[in-house]
Amino acid sequence: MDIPHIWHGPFGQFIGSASDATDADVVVLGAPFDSTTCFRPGTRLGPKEIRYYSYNLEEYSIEQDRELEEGFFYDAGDLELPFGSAARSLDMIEEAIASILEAKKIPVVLGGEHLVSGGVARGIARYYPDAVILHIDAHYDLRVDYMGEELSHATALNVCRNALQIGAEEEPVRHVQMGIRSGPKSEAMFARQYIPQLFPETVDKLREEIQSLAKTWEGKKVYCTFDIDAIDPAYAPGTGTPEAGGLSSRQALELMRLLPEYFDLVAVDLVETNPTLDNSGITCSLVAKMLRELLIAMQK
Ligand SMILES: [Mn+2]
Repeated sequence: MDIPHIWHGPFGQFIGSASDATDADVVVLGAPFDSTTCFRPGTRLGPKEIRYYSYNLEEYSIEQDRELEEGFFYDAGDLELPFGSAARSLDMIEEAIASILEAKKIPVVLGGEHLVSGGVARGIARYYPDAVILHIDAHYDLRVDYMGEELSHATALNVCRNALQIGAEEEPVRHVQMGIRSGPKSEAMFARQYIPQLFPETVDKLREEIQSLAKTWEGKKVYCTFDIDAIDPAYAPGTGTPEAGGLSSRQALELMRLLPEYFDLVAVDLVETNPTLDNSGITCSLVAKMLRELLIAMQK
């Protein structure tokens, strides 16, 4: 399998990675792009630090009573992205995602800022144009432009919606948001009208809402894009635009276990982890565990 532009940094691979992609069902890929971040930059360092913190994890999950099976996933390293160019970076991410989907594997992308999801969605659109989006975030990210730029981490979901040609009055709905608690009134008004808003208070409620959504989306290919700032900054302070009042780490971990159980996943990304703001590795250790739980749950 030929994935372009892959760079293996000095930080190794995520724990349990296969040594090559040939027999892997899932390809983990770093997209260390950080160029349009509006408040506190640093997410380009996310993928390598998440890998580093994975070495503190066991390959066995007590919660799932399963461990990472040998050869199930391949950590392909980081894309070498041109930091100054959002357009070219998105093109390269799109190509990489397309090559993974072409090989009938599922990409799991580590950001990087949320704009990288635009490239992921464009890659998905080439093979699965009818895919739906489960979007977990503190922010709507629906702006058409931000400070005049159409490619921005504040417009990420607008870029994704355009890629998958998701219109306002789509029926059945193809974009659902969870955890949103910040945005201008204009975005809130649009979202309330056209994008179902989930905000489960507990782990049990989360399970109920996912079960219900799975019925709505039966037969659909599901792309899950997870902005780490959806999680409360008490649990995940290492992110550029923290917003109080978010999901708990237990909810985030449980969601990772539920996704493969209830949805036909086409791609997942975990974005906006910023190690430079992460006291004592709180966020990176959480994201590493989220990824481990997700990968174990994806094993058939
Ligand atoms: Mn966000």
